[in-house]
Amino acid sequence: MRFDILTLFPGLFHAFLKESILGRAVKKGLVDIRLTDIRSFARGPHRVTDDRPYGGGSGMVMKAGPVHRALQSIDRPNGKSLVILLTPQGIPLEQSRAWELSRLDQLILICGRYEGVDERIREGLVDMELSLGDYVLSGGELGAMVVIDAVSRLLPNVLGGESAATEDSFEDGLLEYPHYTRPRVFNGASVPAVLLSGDHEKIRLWRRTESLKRTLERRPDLLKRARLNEEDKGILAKLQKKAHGS
Ligand code: 9D3
Repeated sequence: MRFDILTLFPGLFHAFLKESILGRAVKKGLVDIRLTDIRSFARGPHRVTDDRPYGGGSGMVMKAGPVHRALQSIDRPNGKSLVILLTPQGIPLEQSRAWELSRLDQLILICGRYEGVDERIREGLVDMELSLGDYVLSGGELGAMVVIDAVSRLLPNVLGGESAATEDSFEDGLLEYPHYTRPRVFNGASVPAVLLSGDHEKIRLWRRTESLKRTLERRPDLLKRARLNEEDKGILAKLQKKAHGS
């Protein structure tokens, strides 16, 4: 899979692209990531990339020209390619979207800065707008990193032997159960006895219950879309009865 990043701050990506899983995927040739500095497509001795908004108001707007020329410089070999703008006005990124994007051949990620990009870029050249969620960032660069991270780890062979983990976490739409490793007692807190029991059925049931309990307490919104079987529904009914104190 190929990722093209259009940004005014290519330096922000260097450490991210070298490290851990992604660095390994790049080395193995599973992902090809290219940086395009929008400023190098700006004109004039000062290579200006922003300007004041028509109609007035505070803040600056990213000029359409440099972004447009940067975009046209990206080669789009055969295959399915998509232009994505990272913006607070986009659809919040979800795991289902990451899976969908992982089936494409090339993602072209435009990182906005300042108050945003001239609207004519969005209208004519952008296929999809993504946000990370409802909080204010300084620009789209972290968004691009998040997309690359979330999508890359779904590609075949990127996650070494861990690809099973890809399938199960978030796949059923629940929060994970609590994890423990050695030592058995840490700061006076013991590992739940059931996990030391060796009774795999009891462990499975405990973990599922903890998953459901956490999701109910912290992210009840997830339950509407979760894939629940009859056992889950039974556990959930009991948990809800307990929560209502009856
Ligand atoms: C007047 C309000 N503006 C500034 C406080 C709105 C605004 C403009 C530009 C807020 C943030 C930004 C820059 N952010 C992004 O480019 C961005 C972003 C985000 O801010 N939140 C979540 N996801 C994303 S993806 C890109």
